[in-house]
Amino acid sequence: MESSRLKIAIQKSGRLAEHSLKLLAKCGIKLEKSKDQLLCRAQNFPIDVLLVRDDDIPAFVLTDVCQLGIVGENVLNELQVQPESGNYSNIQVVKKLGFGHCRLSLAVPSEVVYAGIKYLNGKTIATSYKGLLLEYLKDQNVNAKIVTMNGAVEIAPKTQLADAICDLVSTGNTLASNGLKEVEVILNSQAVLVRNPDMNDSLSLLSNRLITRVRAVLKAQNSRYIVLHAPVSMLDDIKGVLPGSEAPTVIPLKGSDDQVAVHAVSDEEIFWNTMEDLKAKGASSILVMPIEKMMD
Ligand code: PRT
Ligand code: ZN
Repeated sequence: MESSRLKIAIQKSGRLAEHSLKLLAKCGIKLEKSKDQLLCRAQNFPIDVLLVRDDDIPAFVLTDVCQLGIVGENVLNELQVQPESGNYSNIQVVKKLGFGHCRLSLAVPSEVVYAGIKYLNGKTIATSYKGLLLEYLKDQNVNAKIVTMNGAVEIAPKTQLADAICDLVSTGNTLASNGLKEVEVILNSQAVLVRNPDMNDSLSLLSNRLITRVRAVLKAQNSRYIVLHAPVSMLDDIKGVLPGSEAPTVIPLKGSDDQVAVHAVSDEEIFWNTMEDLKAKGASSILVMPIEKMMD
């Protein structure tokens, strides 16, 4: 591998894989087609993309094989709370990426009358997240036995292996179909962009360029461009309703003294009720558009 090229580790296949590739594509990175290989070379940016298992991404970043990575907070935090696993706290979280949302939760059989965390005192809990669970139980002053499993954690209560489980949940369907109910949330997680803070100057420069693009993509993704016509007399009221917009641009309308056009960037989604409020204040021809790219 060339040391002058930046390396980023992303999941090869799984819940984060597609989103991670899409994000890189939105950052203008064109990869040479070789999805089955471990390493993908970008044609138009000095970056190589390593396609690996999500669990291995923090190690690639920590050992500087890759300077950047995209991984779930659940995976990173689990390593960070295990002091024996290495210096994972050296890895910096650069940006939450807004995909791969899930929560690490405790669940018990649906028929259990669960009155609070103390229910778990003396019980056995199955999990793949021993570190985070231990820390949580310690904080809550609960004494429970932990059984570590690498997969299919949700079947543990049925097989009498455990009284409860601690696992990732997104829709809750897996819990429900295994006769379990969620009772406590230990961690809210999403995919994050991470970096190794110790890189040489040229890689650091490249990494900052990519990070700036990632921030720009996310900012544009969450922002909307609004255009509307407003009666001059209602301008202040209308500005007051526009959510999160920085100083809107006000443009005169040819042939109309009492109407102006207002252009604004909102850093929030514009909901129907906001459009109805704007209309009620006299706004008309209201357009809300997505923004493709945005850089401060
Ligand atoms: O092969 P590799 O090791 O890379 O993949 P993997 O199978 O370990 O991971 P993968 O692709 O399942 O998940 C990758 C990351 O996606 C996780 O580390 C989380 O950060 C995130 N993520 C988001 C999830 C979920 N949602 C999720 N629902 N990871 C796992 N699940 C599982 C959960 O473990 C449970 O089995 O989905 C089931 C529950 O889903 P619901 O929708 O029924 O609640
Ligand atoms: Zn994994």
